[in-house]
Amino acid sequence: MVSAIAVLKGDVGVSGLVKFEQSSPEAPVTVSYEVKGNSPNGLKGFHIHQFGDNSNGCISAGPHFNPLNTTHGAPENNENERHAGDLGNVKTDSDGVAKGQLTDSLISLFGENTIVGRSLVIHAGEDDLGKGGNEESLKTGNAGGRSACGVIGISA
Ligand SMILES: [Cu+2]
Ligand SMILES: [Zn+2]
Repeated sequence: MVSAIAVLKGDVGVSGLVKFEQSSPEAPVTVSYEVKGNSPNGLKGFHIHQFGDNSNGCISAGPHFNPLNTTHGAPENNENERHAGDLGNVKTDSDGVAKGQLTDSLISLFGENTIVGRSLVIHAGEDDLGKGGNEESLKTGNAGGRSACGVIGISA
């Protein structure tokens, strides 16, 4: 079992914890998240971004993690129709808290394309999952500002 964690911080009052677990290189990754401070009752884009750099805020995390050089898409798409970092949206409750768990079979905590050392970003808006009908949709999903981010590191 490999475990990793990202402590999310932002400059608009959004913060949280995201935990990753993977039992072997072939197994899916379980992602458990609890993020507070976002606007209530909304979908928020939730992605792995390329760089583990938050030095100038979340913008330093760069674009979506995209080792296969594909276009942006939904997490349920096959590996040629999404970025590896595309985890879709998480939903906030009436208190602005997004809490839950998802699994993903494309990201990994092992090997050359590990997400360890990259950043998890939660956005201010909804990811259109590449279906927005414009160029930006196929890059970012039009998910808007970066509310909070954190570098993914190995944890106990
Ligand atoms: Cu993003
Ligand atoms: Zn993407």
